[in-house]
Amino acid sequence: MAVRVFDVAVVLAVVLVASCTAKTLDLESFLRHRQQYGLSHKRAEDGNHCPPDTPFPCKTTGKCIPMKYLCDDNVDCADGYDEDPDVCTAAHRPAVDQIAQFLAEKSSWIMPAFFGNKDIRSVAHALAVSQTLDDLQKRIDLPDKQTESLRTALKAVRDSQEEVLEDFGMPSSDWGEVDYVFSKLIKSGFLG
Ligand SMILES: [Ca+2]
Repeated sequence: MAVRVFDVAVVLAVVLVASCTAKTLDLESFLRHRQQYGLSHKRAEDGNHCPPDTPFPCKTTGKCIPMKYLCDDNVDCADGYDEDPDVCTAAHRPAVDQIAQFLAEKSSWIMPAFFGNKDIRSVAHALAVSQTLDDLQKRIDLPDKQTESLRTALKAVRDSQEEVLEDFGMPSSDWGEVDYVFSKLIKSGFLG
């Protein structure tokens, strides 16, 4: 059961990430749908017609494939959706809603330090699907100064230098969560 719920969450996360632009991302709808999935598996209402053993829907053909075919370097969807770079990057990252919640909770220091006045949901989406920091900079048009600040912070997390994050305004009580989220980004290739 735990595996199945996890799979469903991943399916919804990657479908949402890859099918929505940052501007149209509807976080509340995603959360509501995910809760419906976890509680009642009302697949038709979520727009996913695929059965539990092949839960991943190809984008344009509607073909259903098993999760193990996702990002395995073989094209199983005629449209290539199962090997889409954004989908495969997001599959190794925290879900967009998790990142958005993280940014919202730390917004008083993390937004001015790294993302200025960018929209939180746009930033969360970009963090989930951008393969590298340079990709993220282009995707949300992040200024060089903030991009380099974020690079410095990511390297500090990689090297367990908490004091560098505190210099960016991070309260020491936030270190655990920052370490968790940034480490996930680093491990999935965000620093290049
Ligand atoms: Ca595949």
